[in-house]
Parts: sequence; C-alpha cells; structure tokens
Amino acid sequence: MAKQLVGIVMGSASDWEVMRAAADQLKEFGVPCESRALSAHRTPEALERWIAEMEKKGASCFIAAAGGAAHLAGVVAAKTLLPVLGVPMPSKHLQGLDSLLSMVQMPKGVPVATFAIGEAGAANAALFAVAMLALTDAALGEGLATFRKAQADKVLAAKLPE
Ligand code: RP5
Repeated sequence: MAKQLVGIVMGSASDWEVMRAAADQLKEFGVPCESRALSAHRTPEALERWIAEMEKKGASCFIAAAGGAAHLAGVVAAKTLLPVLGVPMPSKHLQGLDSLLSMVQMPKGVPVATFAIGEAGAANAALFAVAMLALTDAALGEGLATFRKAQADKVLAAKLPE
C-alpha cells in the first residue's frame, strides 16, 4: 500500500490539459497519484469500480474535475467517505460558470470542497491535498513550508517596471 495516494478523476480526456496541473503539483511534492478519465453519466459502473479500487489501494482523497453539468465530484463523494476536492472545468458556452455552480452547490450532507475554475483550481486542489496529507507527514509539511517561502520570496523580489 502506498504511503500516500491521491486519485484524480476527470469527466473526459479533454480535461487533462487543465488537470495535468494537479498531477504535476502532486509530483513536485513526491505524492503519488493515479489519474483517470471516467464519467459520472457515460461510464458510471467503471467510475464506481475505480473508486473502490482506489480505496483498497489506500487513497487518502480524490480530486474530481468536470465541466458543464458537473456532477462527477458529487457522484464520487456519494460513493466514498474520503474527502473529495472538486475542480470545475472551463466549458465551451459558459466558460466554466456552469461547472462551478453545479459543483459548488452540493445539497447539505454530501460535501465537495470546490476550487477555482481551471488550472489554478487544479493546482490548488493538489496543494490542499498536500496540506491534508501533511497533517500526518512532517516531511511533507516541511516541503509545503518551503514551497510557500519560495513563492513569497518571488513576490518580494519582483521589480516593477519604471
Ligand atoms: C464533461 O463534459 C467533461 O468533464 C468535459 O469537461 C466536458 C466535455 O467533454 P468532452 O465532450 O470533451 O468529452 O463531462
């Protein structure tokens, strides 16, 4: 069983260009993840099987991304007690506002922690997963502190144009 494992699921392979930001961010911290394109409405049985497999492998949480009537994260949350971090995908007609509202407006009782639309949300969901895992992993906590410091140093060192 992996010490840490995060499951990343997205409604379509077309979401990968955005969601690779989550996988890359986890990789930067050395946190293993498994990424899959599985759909709540197009492949519901395969989705359910994969969630169960990930639980057996010892996954700590899921990051779920979808666009449009974005019910994937809610369906994942319905099938697991693990935390589900949702990332709304940019969409063709409403630029992801549809995805955001669908995902963030979960009725009371089965929560999805919803992040920003697109790449920032994907990276932040991964950083949030790292913060959760760091609760029981001191080395990961140190890595997160180093990451934050490097980010702050970059802001402080930036020179504005004359
Ligand atoms: C959603 O529909 C997916 O998450 C994706 O964001 C969107 C479009 O999917 P494709 O038509 O590209 O497969 O289910």
